[in-house]
Amino acid sequence: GYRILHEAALRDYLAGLPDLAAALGGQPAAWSITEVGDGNLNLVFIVKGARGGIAVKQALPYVRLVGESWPLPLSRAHYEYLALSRQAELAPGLVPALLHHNEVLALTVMELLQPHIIMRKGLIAATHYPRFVEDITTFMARTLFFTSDLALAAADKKEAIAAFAGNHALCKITEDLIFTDPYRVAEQNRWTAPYLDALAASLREDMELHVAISRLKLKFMASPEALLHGDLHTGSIMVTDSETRVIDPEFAFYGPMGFDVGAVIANLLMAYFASAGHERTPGERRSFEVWVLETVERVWSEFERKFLELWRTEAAGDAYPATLFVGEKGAVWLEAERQAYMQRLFADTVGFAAAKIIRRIFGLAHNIDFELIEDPQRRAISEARAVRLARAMMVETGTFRTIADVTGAARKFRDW
Ligand code: SR1
Ligand code: MG
Repeated sequence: GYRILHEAALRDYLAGLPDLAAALGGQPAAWSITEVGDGNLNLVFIVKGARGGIAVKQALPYVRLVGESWPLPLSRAHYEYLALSRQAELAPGLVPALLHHNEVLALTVMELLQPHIIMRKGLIAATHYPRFVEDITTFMARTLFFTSDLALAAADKKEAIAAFAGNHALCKITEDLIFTDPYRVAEQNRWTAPYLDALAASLREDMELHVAISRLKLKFMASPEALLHGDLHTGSIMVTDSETRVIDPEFAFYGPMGFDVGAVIANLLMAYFASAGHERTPGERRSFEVWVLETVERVWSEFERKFLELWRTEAAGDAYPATLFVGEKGAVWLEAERQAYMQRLFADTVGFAAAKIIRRIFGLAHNIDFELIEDPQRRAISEARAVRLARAMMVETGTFRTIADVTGAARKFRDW
């Protein structure tokens, strides 16, 4: 049966798995085992032996951030394993290698990523990641395209949706924490008081915003376009100068593609706004901020380019049947439709990015980009600027026609 494996129990468990024990090397008693989980939900251990190391992730039957009062199904480990397996096929080399999975223990063993660090921590240290755009856009274009109706036969797509349909408890967290709570009085909300009290109150009164966030919520709930990672923030990405790995897809389900793309863009924008609050030389600050906005632009433009290229060359799904787009005239109309599709996906991306920003400033789960700004007044200034941009992105989404419109507005609100 399920039990939480703390250090001694984990050591015994791993010692009983010959392949893993051999990969670690040496005597089990000599293995070092350290709990390093800094996420909101699970236990994560790094285990090192004489020969090598592994990462072990075990789901807890509750939300770690809150405690046992908030139960959460262990089945999320199953969906995470399923998603990681699919992502490994579709985007090889961009997720950690899977070494072992135990459904009953809700436990997965993966390759130890080292010297990779959590990207969010690198961004807070103003580090530039030259490889990031290439890798994250390959990951998103391939995982989203190949799990969509553009690539799959209708029956296969419906089976795939069904395989993830049971992950609804994790979806419900998103539905509440991102799309509802920040806009109403909710016990778990928090913000940088008293500086943001008025802004928090204004969000609760803002009916234009309530309509916009509710449309996004509906899209999240009712648009199974592709297999999403479901929580693609910079804490779910591990990086070095030359490598990128996407981790932690326990929120995976079939949803709207813009939710993943928007998550990446939102987290880069938050790194941009938080930059003013962190100690760094003016030169470092300027160069980081230029890099991060350039990265926002390239994330969208490279994602769009790669997704369109896949559509032009790999389309095998039941959507847009080739028999309806025959000859030169068909090709012209289909290409125009591809461009229109990407414009709709861009609008979704802008809206979801905005929702992701607002939840990190007024909801339960914040991010350290802002939280590590010690002076609350300084933190609130960075947060308020990000919220002003997010509100514009959410209620005036149609005025953001290109990604340069987003970065231009970010610069404007940064200087506000
Ligand atoms: C209660 S879980 C809070 C957040 O942590 C995860 O990383 C997701 O972003 C979720 O919304
Ligand atoms: Mg996570």
